[in-house]
Amino acid sequence: MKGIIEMNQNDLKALVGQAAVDQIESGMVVGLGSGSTVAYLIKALGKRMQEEPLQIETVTTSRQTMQLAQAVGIDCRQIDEVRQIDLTIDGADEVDADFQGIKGGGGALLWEKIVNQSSTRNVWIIDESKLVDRIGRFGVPVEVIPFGSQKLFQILADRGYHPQWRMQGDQLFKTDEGNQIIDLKTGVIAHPHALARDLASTAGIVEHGLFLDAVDLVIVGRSSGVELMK
Ligand code: ABF
Repeated sequence: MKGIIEMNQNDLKALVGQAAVDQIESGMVVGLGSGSTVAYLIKALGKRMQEEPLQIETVTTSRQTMQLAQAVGIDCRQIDEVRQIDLTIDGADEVDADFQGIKGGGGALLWEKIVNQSSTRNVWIIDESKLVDRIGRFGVPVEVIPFGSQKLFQILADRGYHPQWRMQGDQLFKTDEGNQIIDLKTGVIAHPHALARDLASTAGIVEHGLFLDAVDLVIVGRSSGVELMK
């Protein structure tokens, strides 16, 4: 069923951002992810916190997210200042039918994965364009330390991963940790777990954007409405 009016991608992001706020309960420690969809969540959460006494503590997955949260009056803590994170809500770049995901399009994958693994429950909020049969067309972002990264780039090329440097203007992109990002243009990935193992065992790679078996609920924004998957 088509919506009464055509909803564009930003409308769908706003829809899921608003829906995700309902997952948050007073007393929770909440992880706030990165990206434009989460920006809508943060705006909706800020509004809710102005309307009701929602006692939560929040941690963020990027400096940019922290700034967005503070701008709407959400006071963020450092991850090691809070107890276990109860719920993290984050975005994603691709999610397949097995709820395997690719993240890191915004360059925050390392902090995102640390927050993800430190959370009791993880929820991803996406617009329907992120749903794919099999992950990989987006590519796999990989965070690497600067030392020896040119050599590492060549190793990844020799393995057939089609690496590309992530740029910011005419400079190499720098993560919040001061590392670099190499995007692997893998195409559809036949065996995501095997690729994850290969990348994780390669020196110089700090983290990769394959988020496998890492989510409990996916909230999808569709023109027909909001769908909760899994
Ligand atoms: C973040 O959400 C990143 O991992 C990912 O790149 C981004 C998705 O971007 P958006 O919500 O802006 O489409 O968690």
